Amino acid sequence: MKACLFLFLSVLAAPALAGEAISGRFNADPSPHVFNGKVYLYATDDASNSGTYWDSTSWRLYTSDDLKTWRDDGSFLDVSVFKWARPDAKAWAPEAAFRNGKYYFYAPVGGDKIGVAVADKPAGPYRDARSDALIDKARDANAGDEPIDPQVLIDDDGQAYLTFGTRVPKIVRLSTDMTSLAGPIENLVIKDFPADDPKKKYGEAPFLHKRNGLYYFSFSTGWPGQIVYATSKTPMGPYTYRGVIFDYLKISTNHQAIITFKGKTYFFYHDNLLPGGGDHKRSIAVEELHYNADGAIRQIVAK
Ligand code: FUB
Repeated sequence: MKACLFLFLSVLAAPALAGEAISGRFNADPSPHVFNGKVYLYATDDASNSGTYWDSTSWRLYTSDDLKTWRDDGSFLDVSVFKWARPDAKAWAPEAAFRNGKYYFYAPVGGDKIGVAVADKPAGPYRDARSDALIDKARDANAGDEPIDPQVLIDDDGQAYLTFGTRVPKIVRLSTDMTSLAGPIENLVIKDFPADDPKKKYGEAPFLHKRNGLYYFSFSTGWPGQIVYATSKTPMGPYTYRGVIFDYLKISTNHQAIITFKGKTYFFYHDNLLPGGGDHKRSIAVEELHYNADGAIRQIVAK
């Protein structure tokens, strides 16, 4: 049975190059991670939504050794892992992290809560790491209108930060157990948006990464959105607007992630790349990302 499943999943693997969909199956909201020398890409499963809304209830996993050939590892988790979630709660942009020998999966559930699950292996099996949500709009002060799009950075000093949110970006320290908050939820402040462009504001898809001691906060400006970024010398900010990484798409959402793999930096995004695609049927692709000598990120033009 296991061998059959492996064969089936392998057949679904497709070679992907820059600007090409990594899979023939619709997927979105890339959350790529390098675990044990291999890339694990956690994603929203657009193939199982209704086509008129992002109402899928499961997350999808893809893996790759070279960012060109991808294996579809299937629907590894759904909202039922969280007993407190409604069975029809929408499963949106996920995140993962590794610490303490465990893999943590952060998941927006239903648009008003973020859950955290834990596993011994990157592909699971995952179990709820708590018996309630990590972030709950109804429970937590300053959780914002829509606590979605979680993203985690573990800093060099071991402090982990969780960013999330729509319209107002949120940031909060995580405890070393990765399953509880270690401080208040704060608004992440971004200064110096270009005054001549009112569309330049925070929308969603927060992503924090660090390079040469500088913190980079990238995000989508809205619906539709550009991917822009701001930098700060401290993780909690305030951040200063720096520029555009990736332009508007012809679909309503834009969502990015940045990783370093085998010495190069890569930009993951989703777009309308497959026949039958669109706002709710998106496809993940990858491009290489380059920095200028001053640390500025060069804008990426989709191929
Ligand atoms: O996939 C549902 C939502 O669309 C995500 O949470 C947002 O980031 C946007 O990509």
